[in-house]
Amino acid sequence: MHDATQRVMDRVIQLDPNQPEFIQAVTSFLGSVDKLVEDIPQILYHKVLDRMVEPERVIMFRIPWFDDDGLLQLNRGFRIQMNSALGPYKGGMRLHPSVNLSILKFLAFEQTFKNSLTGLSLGGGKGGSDFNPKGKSDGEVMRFCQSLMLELGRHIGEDTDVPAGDIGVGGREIGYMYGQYKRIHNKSVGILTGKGPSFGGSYIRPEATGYGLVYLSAAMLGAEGKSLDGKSCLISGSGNVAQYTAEKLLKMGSKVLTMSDSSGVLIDPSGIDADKLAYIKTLKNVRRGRIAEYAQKYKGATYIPHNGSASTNPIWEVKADYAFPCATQNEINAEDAKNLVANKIQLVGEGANMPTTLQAEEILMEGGVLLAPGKASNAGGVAVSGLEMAQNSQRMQWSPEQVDAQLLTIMKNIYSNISQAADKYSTKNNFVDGANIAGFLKVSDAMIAQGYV
Ligand code: NDP
Ligand code: 2IT
Repeated sequence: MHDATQRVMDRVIQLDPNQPEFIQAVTSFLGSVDKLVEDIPQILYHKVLDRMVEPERVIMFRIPWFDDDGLLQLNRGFRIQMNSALGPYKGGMRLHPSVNLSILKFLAFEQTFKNSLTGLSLGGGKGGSDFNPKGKSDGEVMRFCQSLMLELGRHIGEDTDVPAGDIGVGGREIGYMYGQYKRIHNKSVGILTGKGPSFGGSYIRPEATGYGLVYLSAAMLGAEGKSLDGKSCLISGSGNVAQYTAEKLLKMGSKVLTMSDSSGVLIDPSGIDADKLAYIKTLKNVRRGRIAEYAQKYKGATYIPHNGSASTNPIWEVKADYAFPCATQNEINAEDAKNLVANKIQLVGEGANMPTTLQAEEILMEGGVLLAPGKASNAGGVAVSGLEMAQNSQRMQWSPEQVDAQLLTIMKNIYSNISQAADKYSTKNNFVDGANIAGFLKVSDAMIAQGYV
């Protein structure tokens, strides 16, 4: 690594030694863009890397709310306004007990380059809370979301910062947050994306991350003379991204063998078909149940309890052609990667953000697996969020077909940009470098052009 790049890395570790996820995301990024610093001296001269690893602003606040027993509960809320060089801060809100500054800073950092790759004018941000939505009533979730927005509302705006969903935040939570914002600020404006289609939401936004992942994977496979048709696929997770990845894979003629949740892994050798997927959607989105119930209903399926404490994840031991991690960060470790390589998996398409550890990334790429990194392959969600913002500004709503067509074009462009950047600055098919570099160049240019901010 170039001395100056190493100094940036050392400083991040020195300032925030207790932020392992953020350090991991920065390590991957600096490893890629280090290949540019000799060729483009402005990067060092303008201290672009030093500025890029420091959020423009971090907002932390308390969220008091009343549970159904009338007891006051407290959570911690965050919004990381990472980088506004390309446009308003944009990125999801995560509600999960594990949420902390390290996780949100890694997500906001990755989001900056992901949003750049979409080709839309979007800066990077992320937020959330350590609130655990599991087992909470609708009323409790609503009161929590209202209290969160009472504070968050003063920091966001349609041209300032536009949050959306992530783990634990879907249509229900966005609806409650939007309603509260409108009540306080007396404005019907696009301050959140992922809204219901009857009040400013874009068609295809719920589907967009999963569909986009499949579009990009198809483009990547196509360049190698391969396709999805007739191929078997592993999906982890059973939330928003996993469900619509499965839906689009089925449409492409693939067979979906697995899904999972934070309690365990479901393996269905006869394939999760459209009817079974409809059952999963109701189970997870309406009844908010556990994936284990599937194995009681469909007898050929196996359920393996797995809460992440074992050294490997059984889902990555299943034989298949392609794998789509769609649950959470670091869900593929080095041992999992070895299992995937041993089983001759040909593509890992990341639906989740940073689902692969640094070591696992190396093992997969050395093993000849096509690795589609999340900041490129899951960019379809935020891309359609950008299209939702455009529709809100126009006070228009585009048809599902129009939005889907734009999503497909955006994902194909992302593939071609990351693949060209890999060829030019790194090695063919190193899409980790390709995505980091292609995403970075645009943000870097904008930061230099806008002076020292
Ligand atoms: P959801 O909350 O809808 O679903 C998350 C799924 O992952 C659930 O099945 C959940 O299990 C499982 N999961 C969550 N945390 C863990 C954990 N620590 N260990 C094991 N399993 C876990 O979230 P999304 O589908 O929206 O998000 C999934 C991933 O995709 C995240 O990495 C997110 O950042 C990323 N992403 C999301 C986008 C979006 O538009 N929503 C866009 C781009 C990326 P359980 O049901 O038990 O909680
Ligand atoms: O990680 C992500 O890209 C998201 N959670 C979606 C962000 C958005 O603003 O739609």
